[in-house]
Amino acid sequence: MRANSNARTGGEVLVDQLLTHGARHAFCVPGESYLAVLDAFYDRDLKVTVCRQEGGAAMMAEAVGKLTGRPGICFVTRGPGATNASPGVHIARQDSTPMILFVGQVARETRDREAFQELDYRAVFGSMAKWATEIDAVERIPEIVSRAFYTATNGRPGPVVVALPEDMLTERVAVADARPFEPIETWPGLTDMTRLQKLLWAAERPIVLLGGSRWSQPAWAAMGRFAEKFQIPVATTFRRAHLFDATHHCYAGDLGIGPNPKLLARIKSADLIVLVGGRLGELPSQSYTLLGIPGPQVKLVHVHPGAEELGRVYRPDVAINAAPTAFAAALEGLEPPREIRWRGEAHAAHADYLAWSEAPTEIPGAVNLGEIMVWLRNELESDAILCNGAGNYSGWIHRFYRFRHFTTQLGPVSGSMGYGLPAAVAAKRLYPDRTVICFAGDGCFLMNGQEFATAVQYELPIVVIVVDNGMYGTIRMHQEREYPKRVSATALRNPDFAAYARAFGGFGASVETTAAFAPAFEAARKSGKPAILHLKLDPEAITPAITLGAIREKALARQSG
Ligand SMILES: Cc1ncc(C[n+]2csc(CCOP(=O)(O)OP(=O)(O)O)c2C)c(N)n1
Ligand SMILES: [Mg+2]
Repeated sequence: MRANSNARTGGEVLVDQLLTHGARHAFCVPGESYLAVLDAFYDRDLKVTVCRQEGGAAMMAEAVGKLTGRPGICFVTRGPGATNASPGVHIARQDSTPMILFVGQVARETRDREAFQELDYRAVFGSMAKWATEIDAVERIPEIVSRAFYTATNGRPGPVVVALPEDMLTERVAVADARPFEPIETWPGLTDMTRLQKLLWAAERPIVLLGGSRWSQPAWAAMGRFAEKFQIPVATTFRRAHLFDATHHCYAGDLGIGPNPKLLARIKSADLIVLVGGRLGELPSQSYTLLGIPGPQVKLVHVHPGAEELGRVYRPDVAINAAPTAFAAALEGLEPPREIRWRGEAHAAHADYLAWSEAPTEIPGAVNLGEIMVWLRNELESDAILCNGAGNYSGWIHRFYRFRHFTTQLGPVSGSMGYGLPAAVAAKRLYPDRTVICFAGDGCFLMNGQEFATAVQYELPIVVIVVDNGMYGTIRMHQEREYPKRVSATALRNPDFAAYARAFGGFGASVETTAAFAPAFEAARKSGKPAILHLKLDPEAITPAITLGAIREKALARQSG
């Protein structure tokens, strides 16, 4: 067996560990610092995606972590490669996504001289990664890579950074592969579930909020059955809408930025909140105003796989240290009270959600993004994957699209721009048979627009919808609210994005009216190529609910009043 021959370089041992632990994909930008790894890629069964910038590569690896629940793998070179990759590491941190970033490092004998592109990765990534380390001895590769897989996935998942001294990777060693890692399940105890059952039996107006990671298809299904059995309203939190079927009659909607006021009122009037998997961070908590800190004014059951997250911000009445996967399975053992006092509430909550999301709002201009979302939700297969970055354009997805399956949404909870395109490339690499759509603002798209070349290189027919309003719209919105009429550093002069697509070898079309969208979308799909649809959105259409001008007028009135 290879494992016991002494023919392997450090690079080969490393790649063999990844395969042993079940990795099938790696995303990289090459560097001379890890040539021995590139060489090991040459004849091993790992699908390598070579990218155009490390930010994109790291976000692709993060997206794999989000989709599979197993660490996404990224390789970058030292100094500039590592710093370029940092946005992906930050997303994995905030979004609780398992990911391993391998970084080339200078040779051991030159360390600490600030050799070419040398950085101390433990220090650089110390506050961003769950664990940042360096492999000093080639024979310890199996041990450290195994630990990286366990660390990235256990408790609250997150990013691990492993630096690889160049000379360590070329050393030959006889070492056995580690045994495949097994993700550690975190089960709720019987007492936990009994306490939850008691709170549910005593509740008048309970509601469930879903978020975080460590979900699975069976957990998704079990949560649907629990909601049904208990007739309990279930809302999803910011960019986690795919955790519950939007067409389920208990679905209460999406608790993100600018949520349905009726959903907010429902949560505020609840007497029991069961928060599963998430942290109820700044955005879903409406800037930490929804629940009292540290003591919520309502009974709170907080279920989270990371013990360190329980009681960190909100003091729960019952803290359950469990992964959503295990918790959802344990829910099957709970019985609803004989008489459900809140009967009718789930239907009412779902009716509120439907009323909020059913019909697109009127917005200025010839393109109505709401109508396009409604068309897409009727048209797309229910397992289509929708990706996006950060920007006001995403508000239309969150409000009007209906996520009906687990792993159909890839969006940065961390609010990182530029995420949509790399996420779409990764999703299509993993699932060639699923429809993958990327939404990006004009600002967002050009943060990682170079990865369109990666889509072309790997022949990935994704459809990218660039929503062009000629500005960093979100910031302009905040600007008009705080400093009306003083527009500063938020305007953008944009390229012809359709021509951009064609120049890269993809399909491109401009869409200037709502009616032109459907035929352009069909043509994009028919082309079989990666495609960009350049959507011209009126800058006044800043959200589905309010115009830019109205925000400015309100601010001016406030100033003069
Ligand atoms: C990497 C990164 N840089 C800056 C920001 C701050 N930011 C949030 S939204 C936004 C503007 C987004 O512009 P665009 O993609 O055009 O979307 P729009 O808001 O216009 O719909 C900016 C600059 C961010 N969230 N992420
Ligand atoms: Mg914009």
